[in-house]
Amino acid sequence: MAGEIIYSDIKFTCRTESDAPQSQVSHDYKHDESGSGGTNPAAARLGLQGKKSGSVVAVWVLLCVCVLLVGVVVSLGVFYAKQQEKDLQSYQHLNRSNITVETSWLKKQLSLCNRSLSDATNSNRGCKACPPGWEFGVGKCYYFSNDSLPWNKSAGNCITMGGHLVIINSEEEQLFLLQTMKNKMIDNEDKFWIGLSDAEHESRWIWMDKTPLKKNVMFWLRTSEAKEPDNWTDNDKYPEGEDCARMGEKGKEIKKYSWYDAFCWKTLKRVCEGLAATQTCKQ
Ligand SMILES: [Ca+2]
Ligand SMILES: [Ca+2]
Repeated sequence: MAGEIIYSDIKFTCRTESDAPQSQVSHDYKHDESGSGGTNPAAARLGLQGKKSGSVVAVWVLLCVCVLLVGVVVSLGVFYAKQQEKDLQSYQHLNRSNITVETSWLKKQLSLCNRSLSDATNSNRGCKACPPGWEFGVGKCYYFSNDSLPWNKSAGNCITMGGHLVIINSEEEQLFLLQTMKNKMIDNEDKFWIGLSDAEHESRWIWMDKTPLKKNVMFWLRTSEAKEPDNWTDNDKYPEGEDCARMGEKGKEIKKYSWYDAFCWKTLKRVCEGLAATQTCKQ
């Protein structure tokens, strides 16, 4: 019997699962996982509880992440709204500045327009300042005399009055003079001296201010019967000829080409010309 071992007096205690200490169960579970390959219900329940705890944690984490995201979105929204408000205020300020500049410019333009309109209105009303007895037209003052004088005395008289015998610089001025003197001619000899002469050099016509007569602004009479200037001598009765210019003839149709040369010693009426002074027209 050598080498043989006999076990006896062995007690077996029967325990329920609930009696087993937790540490033992844990030991058994670990033991089971370590390689026995068997299934342990307690361990399975513990695994399930672990999974549930993990899920709860994940939910909380997700919840926190969502809260953070919502916070970020709200913050961005507030920031964007404030930025929009700042941009809007900046845009409104810029617009106000531009409007102020444009308004100032428009006021200046309006002032210039009003001044031009006032000048034009005054001009149309003949409100340019001319001396008493003088008439306003085409930007100047004109004096149509009632008395008659030779050309030289007429020239001197105009200078004494502060002007000079008229110098005609345009077709407009020529037509204005014709139209105005039409109503002032009563007798057939109501003709008017103008400031043009060739007394110094025959056929070299010069104005009172010593400027030569321009070919594009001269209105000598041109008809089938007469062509002026003709330096008429009356059959050499006046060999010096006609050296002074006149215009206007009663009873004749107003024609643009109406100048004559005439004897300077003849006594005729005259047209003096002077500068007009601008002034505000009284209403
Ligand atoms: Ca002449
Ligand atoms: Ca003549």
